[in-house]
Amino acid sequence: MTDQLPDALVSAEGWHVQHLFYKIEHGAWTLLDRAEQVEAKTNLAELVAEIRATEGAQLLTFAMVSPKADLGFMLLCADLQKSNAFEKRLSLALGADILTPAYSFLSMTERSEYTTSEAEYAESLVKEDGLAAGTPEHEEKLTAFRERMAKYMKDRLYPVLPPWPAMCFYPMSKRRGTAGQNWYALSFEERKKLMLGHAKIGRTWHGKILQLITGSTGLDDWEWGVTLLAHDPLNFKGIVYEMRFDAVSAQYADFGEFFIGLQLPLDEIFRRVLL
Ligand code: 76R
Repeated sequence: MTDQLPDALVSAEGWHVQHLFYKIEHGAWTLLDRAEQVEAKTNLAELVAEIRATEGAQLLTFAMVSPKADLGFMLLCADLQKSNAFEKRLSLALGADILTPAYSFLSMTERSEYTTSEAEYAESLVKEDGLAAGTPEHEEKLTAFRERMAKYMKDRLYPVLPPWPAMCFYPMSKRRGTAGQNWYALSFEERKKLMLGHAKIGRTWHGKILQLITGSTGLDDWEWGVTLLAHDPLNFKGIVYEMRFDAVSAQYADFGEFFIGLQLPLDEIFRRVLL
């Protein structure tokens, strides 16, 4: 054994993301006396504050809707060592046997391989907009493109998630193996074309849905985690339904279990889940 802290596990790109959903064991909770219950809640509240004060860490707290789960966290961390240590402490912060894991998912923020490159955009300016390379108009458009892409990359890799009240999470994979429906057997050009159609639908939901797609190939049992935030839960139903008609989802996507959470401050969550 050594007293040294392990080296941080910070990836070359992106943050580690854990979705952690728990059930509350009300039987075990009622065995605690009032003082122990207050201590347990203070313990969790202090841990939540500690995580939120940690550089490179972000924590969202949810009251989960339906008996699938009661309490939910979404933990984003630059360092997987920290993410792992926080996750273990979150599970135990209310005391032994109070929280039982209902569902968990490990993934990472990622850039998309289908994003338009600067070279592609520059070429489209010439071919589609008739702006010759090297002209001031062409340069101006390229500068704006670079700025847009820098913000877009930051939002995808290092997002700051807003406190929108409703959250929808589900895991998904792209199909492999079914005859004629193997996403991974398609050429890059075919996949890129299909993803453009997907993004086009997605953009019509701008302002109503905030989506974070995190990659989990090699990390968990599905290939992506889909986290959607909204002000109106009807928009979850709307976007997921509309996307089912788009080729990418209609032909190539398989989905796991869906979870709905309400993003609330911890004291309101305690009241809501009857702690
Ligand atoms: O990131 C971007 O905004 C650029 C375009 C884009 C990519 C590359 C995009 C846009 N998505 C991308 C990638 Mn998406 N997305 C999903 C789901 O329920 C379903 O049918 C599928 C779940 C939703 C609801 C959704 C919403 N997207 C991906 C990927 C990675 C694929 C890969 O690499 O092979 C997955 C798994 C995926 C799934 N997508 C958008 C949205 C929305 C709302 C947008 C528009 C974002 C905006 O511009 O505001």
